[in-house]
This record gives sequence, C-alpha cells and structure tokens, in this order.
Amino acid sequence: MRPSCFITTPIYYVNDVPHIGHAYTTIAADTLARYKRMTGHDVLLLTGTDEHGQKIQKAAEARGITPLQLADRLSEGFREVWKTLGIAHDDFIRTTEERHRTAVYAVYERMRAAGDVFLGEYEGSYCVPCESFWTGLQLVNGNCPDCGRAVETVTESSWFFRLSAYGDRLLAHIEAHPDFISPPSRRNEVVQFIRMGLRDLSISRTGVKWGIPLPDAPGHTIYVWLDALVNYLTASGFPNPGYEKRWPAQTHIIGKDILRFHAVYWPAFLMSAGLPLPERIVSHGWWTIQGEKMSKSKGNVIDPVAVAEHFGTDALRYFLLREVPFGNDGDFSVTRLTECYNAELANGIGNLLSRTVSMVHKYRGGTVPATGGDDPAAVEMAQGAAGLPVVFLRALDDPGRSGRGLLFDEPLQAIRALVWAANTYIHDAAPWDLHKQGNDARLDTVLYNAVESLRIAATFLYPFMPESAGRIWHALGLRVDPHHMDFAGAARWGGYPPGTTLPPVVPLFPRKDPESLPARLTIAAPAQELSVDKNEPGTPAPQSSHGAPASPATDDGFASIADFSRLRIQAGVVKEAERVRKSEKLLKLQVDIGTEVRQIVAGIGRKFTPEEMVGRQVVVLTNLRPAVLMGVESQGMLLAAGADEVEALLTTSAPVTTGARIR
Ligand code: ME8
Repeated sequence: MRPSCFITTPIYYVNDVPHIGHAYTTIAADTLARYKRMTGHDVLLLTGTDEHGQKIQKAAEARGITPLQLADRLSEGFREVWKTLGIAHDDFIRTTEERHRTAVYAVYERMRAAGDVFLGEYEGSYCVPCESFWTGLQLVNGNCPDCGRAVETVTESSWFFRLSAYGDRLLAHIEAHPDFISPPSRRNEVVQFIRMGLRDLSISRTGVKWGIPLPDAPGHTIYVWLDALVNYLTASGFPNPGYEKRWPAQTHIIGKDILRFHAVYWPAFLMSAGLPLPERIVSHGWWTIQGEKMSKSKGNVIDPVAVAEHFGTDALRYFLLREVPFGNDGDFSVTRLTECYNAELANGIGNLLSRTVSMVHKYRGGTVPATGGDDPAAVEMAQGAAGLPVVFLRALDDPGRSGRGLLFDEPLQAIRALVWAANTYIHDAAPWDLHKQGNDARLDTVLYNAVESLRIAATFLYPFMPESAGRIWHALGLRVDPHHMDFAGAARWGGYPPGTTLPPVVPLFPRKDPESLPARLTIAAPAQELSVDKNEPGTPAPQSSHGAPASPATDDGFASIADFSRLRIQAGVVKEAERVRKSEKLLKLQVDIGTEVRQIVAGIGRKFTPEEMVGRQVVVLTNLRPAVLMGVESQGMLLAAGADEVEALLTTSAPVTTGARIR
C-alpha cells in the first residue's frame, strides 16, 4: 500500500482575486505534491477558500451582494487561476460547505468536553482586515501590529478557549520535533511568543453574523480562525470513520503572516480535541513589488495569470521557486523574470532541446542512435544526474529531521547544473566537427548522451514544470507516467531507449524581448516618482517596459535612483577559478552569491592568478544579461577598477553576508 501524504495550502480569503503571493504558496504545495506522487505516495493536496467572517461580510456589503454570492464568485475565480497555473489539487474546500460545519462542531464539542471552553467577557482591540484581536501591549502606535491599520474597540460576552493551559505542552512538542516548525528562524519566533505567556483565546463573536453559529449559544458565531483551521481536518474526512488514514497532515505550507495561528493556536486546539498534530508547518517569506507590500490601492498587484500568459505557466512556477530560498522574502520583478527566463530557460534547457533534436534530425535522420561507447567527458555529467534523487530527498523530505524547511531552490540548482554540463559537453565535443571528420561512433555517443541528459532533466523538472516536462518527453519520443515510475532509477544514465524516432523540433522556451512586455505586466513606479503628463492632466507619465517611468526624450546624463536600483549588485565569494582556454585575460570563476553559485568570466587574468582569486570576497553585478565570452557563458560581472587595465577589485570594508545587496 502506498504511504499517505496530506499536503495543504492556506485557504484563501474570498475578499479578492489571487495574486502572485497566493500563487507562490499554491505552486510550492503542488510541486511538493507532485514530487511525493512520483516517489510512490498516495497524496492528498488540499487548497480552498476561507469564506466566513467580518472581512467577507464587509466586502460583500461594499459590492451590494450577499456574502455567499461573493464567496461563490471568488471561490470559482481561485479554482480557475489554479487550473491555469497547473495546480493538481485533489480537494478544494470551502468553509461554507456542510461537511465543514460538521467537522467544526465535532472539534468544538471535543474541546468543550475537555473542559477547555468557558464563558467570559471580552474587551479588546479588533482588526477587521486581519480578523485578529490584540491586547493594548501588542498594538503599534494604537494600530494593528500586523497590517498597521486602525483597530476597533470591542466589548462583548464571548466563549473562550483555555489556550493558557497549553504553553508547556506546545514547547515540549516543538522541542521534541525539530522539524515541526521551519525554517529555524520561524521556530524561534514561535518559541519566544509562547514563552512570553499565552492568554486565553476568545473563540466566539456576537458582532459577526456571517459565520458558523455556536451550538447552544444564540447570537454567537465561531471565531473565523477556529473555523478556518479546522478545514484541514474536514478534508481528511473528520469526524467520519476512516479520517485517520489522512490525518495528521504531513505538511502545512503557509506564509509567515499566519504562522502564529498555525503553530500555536492550531496545535493547541488539536491537543485539546485529543487529535494528533500535523507533522510539519513550513512557513515561507513575503513577496513585495519594488520593495512595497502588494495592494490594489498602490496599483502594484501582479496578476499571476497575466504572467503565465506572457511567459508560460511553467516559467512562472520555475521563477517563483528558483528566485528566493523558500523562507526568505523576495522582490518580484518582471525584468528579473525576463532575464532569468532568457538565461536559464531559453538559453538553458530550451537551447539544449532544440540543438539536440535538430542534430539528431540532421545527422541521424531523426532516429536517436545507440551510444558508441563510454565517454570519459560525460562521466561527471552522469554522476551529477545520478545524485539528483538524493538532492530532492534532502531538500524536500528532510531525512535528518533538522527542520531546515523546504529547499525548493536546491533541486532546481542541481537540474540547472546538469543542463549546463550537457550544453558545455556538446560545445566541447563539437558534433558538427565529428560529422565532418566522419567520426560516427563518437558522434553517436555525443548525440545519445545529449538526449539522455534531456530525459533525466525533464523527469526531475516534472514536479516544478509539469507541462514542460511533458513537452520534452514528447520531443524525445517518450511516454512517461510520472506517477508510476522508478524515481531513483530514472536518474541512472543509459535509460533512454535508442532507436526512437523524434518528431520535428518545436521550440520550448522562445526568447522574450525585455523591451516588449505587455502593459498588464508593467508596474507603476513608487508613487513619489510618478510624474504627471502636463498635456493630459491626471494621467501618469508613460511607463517603459521594465516598469520605471520612461526617460524623457532629453538625456541629461544623470542616473535616477530607479536606474540604479535596476542593478542588482551583490557580495559574493569565489569558490573556484581557472583560466579560460586560449585567453590571457579571462578567468572563469564560480562565485557563490548566497542563493546559488554563478559562473562569471572576468577580464582580470593579467592582474590575478586563479589561485589568488579562490576564497576572495568580490562584488558582482548579478542581473547583467548573460553573455558568452570565448565560448564560455558568463552570468554576471565582477566589479573592478583601473585606468586602462584592471588595477584592483571592488570589495567591502569588512566581510558581509554572502549575497548581501550593495545599494
Ligand atoms: O490568511 N507573499 O488568507 P489570505 C507571499 N484565510 N505569500 C503571500 C503573499 C505575499 N505577498 N500574500 C499572500 C488567510 N500570500 C487565511 C488563511 S488558513 C487556515 C486561513 C499567501 O487570503 C501566503 O500563503 O490572506 C499567506 O499565508 C496567504 O497567502 C494568506 O492568504
């Protein structure tokens, strides 16, 4: 029997349509779910919508419709967006469903039977948008500490949950299960919060009509967070027999904004109800746009569907999980996405596929030959491929239970390295020369190995980029069922069946012109930088393709802050260095920039030897468009100074965190 694996996203509020942030969590959960299915698990991937509470009530009133009408409409909108983004959820829960009400009542009854529910008087500050009560101590300048907005003072009779009784048990559980909350910085935050002392929690409202009525307490509805959190149990089938097959959940994936609800309240509710706790809660960071919180009023909300329409769904999926380590915050930039798309997808796997398939057609009539023998030049590439299953295991399963979290960027980096190695292998082996020389055996070997690298890359890309993996398999004439495969075996070199005939080549990731982005993807620059076109009062100045205000026709020679902030300059550490073949001036460096290791070709070879460079902290322009110098790709530029020749390298006055931005 396949082991069960229950993975969840938060259930999203139906007060607005999904944006890039919601897409991020859901794509991450879908990627994990696909990986788990590939490794033989019986997966339940759950997402859904959170439909009760004052926030929804108010949003519906503002639109002149009922809360349920609003929920119906927006919930459907979420489903449609998930379809566009390739999300294969197994269940979509709505908190207005009957099955959910049954589960909420069953949990509430268990909490009451445990003696943890009592009637009290509530007076507090309530933040409507966050659905959160705050104490006077927690308020920041009298406002909500989470969103900064004004709070309302509320006094009402309320049912309480004895949260204060659970502090020690929660701490003991966290201590005994290092991977219960990740990444570690978030775990520490939760521990500190609990250590400060937990107050009993008000779990019923009289002021909120749009909610699940409390049994035996007319006029009270259940606090929306208790209602919402129970969704995970509802989807397991609770309280019906058999729910234990699904419960406890294996992974709750959430944003850092809702950590306390998941890592303190939720486990306490479950403890009180005598139910097992989820295995792990993984919290990710926050996406901003030009350093600011996304909001409709600022006009900086990015629509994931518009991004997917321009770049393709898989490019968006890839970029979100590749760009920042999962626990970190990130700034979403379409400019950066375009660069990443061109450098890593178009020039990377897209180029590998098109050149390989073209050569199979040109030199072998479209049929992939058997390898002509072992090739020492391919050994390292094959070893890298063979290591992929372990990279996935360490990054997504946490075998040592260290609680590092979900490290989606690590498998992506390993796949990128395989693609890079394959492109370099083709370049070095020069099949076009082998053909001219009539070296058929070696040409067969090189073509076979190129195809094989693609088969393996596609297989391991599947959880991240399911549609593209399918297209690569098709281009290689393969039929693969990712849910019934030998995951570890797929990485073994030599699995591709020679003699397969390939269809004509179809480009996988056609290059994108950074200067022609659709208007829907350009974001207004921060408000203070918007100028107003004098000819049309009230109209913002035209936007250039990268979102900054278009320069006026006259160039006064000054760079604006917007010009400078387009440059991503980071501190890096040189890990490896060697001379570029046949060049006196160029060194090929592998530079760690915190999130990845970049290959950079630098014209410093007359001043520095490779040995002198290893271990040095350097300053790198990391969003320079990649270029090929003497046949070697350079993914950035080392900053140096000198009159004619390089005299010195730029560095910082003291060592800084690898990857730190220079501003
Ligand atoms: O909080 N960056 O719903 P919600 C990254 N209904 N992730 C983001 C993001 C951003 N800028 N904005 C949103 C709720 N998210 C409750 C949850 S669960 C029992 C109830 C993602 O619609 C992130 O996952 O406000 C965050 O936790 C979630 O959307 C909040 O969605």
